Amino acid sequence: MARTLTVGAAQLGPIQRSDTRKQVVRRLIELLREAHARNCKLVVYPELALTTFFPRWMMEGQAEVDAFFERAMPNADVQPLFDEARRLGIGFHLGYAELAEQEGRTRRFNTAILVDPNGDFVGKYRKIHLPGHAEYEPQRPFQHLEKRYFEVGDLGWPVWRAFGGIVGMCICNDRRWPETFRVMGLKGVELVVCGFNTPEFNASMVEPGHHRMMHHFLSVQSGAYQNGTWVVAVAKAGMEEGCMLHGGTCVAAPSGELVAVASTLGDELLAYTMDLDATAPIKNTIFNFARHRRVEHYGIIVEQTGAIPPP
Ligand code: CDT
Repeated sequence: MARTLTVGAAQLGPIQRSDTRKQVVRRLIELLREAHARNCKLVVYPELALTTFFPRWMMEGQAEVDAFFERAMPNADVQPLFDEARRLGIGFHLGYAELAEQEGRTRRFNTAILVDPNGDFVGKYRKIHLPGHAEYEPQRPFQHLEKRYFEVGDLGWPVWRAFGGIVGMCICNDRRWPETFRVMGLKGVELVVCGFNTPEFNASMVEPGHHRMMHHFLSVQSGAYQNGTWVVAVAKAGMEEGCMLHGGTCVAAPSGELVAVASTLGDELLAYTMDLDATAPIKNTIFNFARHRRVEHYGIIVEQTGAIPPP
């Protein structure tokens, strides 16, 4: 029997700082209901889907920062999403800022969870590749202070048997790193879900605007192809607090082809029915890891971080 799965890529338009969690959750539920009407079994929401992308601001007071974090999941504001998803029999992926009390200290992560159609937790992922910087940089029109507000994720890249296949998660900047996908590829991943907030303008380098979307697609498509996996990448999009997020929610097939792309910068549901068995031809031939990988030549990848050119 074909292993098909209909996934709803639930792109969000901008969330302004004044928008409450309750207002945002109402939008999430609206998209969930549309996904149900379009037969989706899994809905994927973006990175930090409950608030505006707050790392764009330098905030000195911890209380001000912590207002963007969730201390429990679900909590009272988000519970209606869990309830409606369970009522409709749909699983979901949700990105949010997580404040955890762990080993006697407060820890903060950029987190995503996967919940099954019964409302049970499948798993959690904490973002590993945190882009940007930790200190205020006056030359930037917008800060990108993920390195200040979050710790590096401590859970690795697990994959889970869920939704009829093998599913993993990554978050935004992670998608640009081949290591992200390869670690999950080595665990047999068949579907990677990834939420993102990507500004149209990269303040840290001179980069033509049209490269931004190209680099996003290039990353997602190569991750898919080189590991024989489906990738569903879901944006927060549009003009958020004066910062344009480029959008580009998409589905990439294990062949590397883009098979669906959002057409707006607002709340938009992209529903796509995928065949999880379409991962096999790539996994069994060109990227048959067991047959073709040459690990004896890969040591430098984990032994060394930065590039060291010859003298
Ligand atoms: N959220 C996130 O990780 N955004 C980054 C922006 C990089 S530009 C500082 C991304 O890789 O899309």
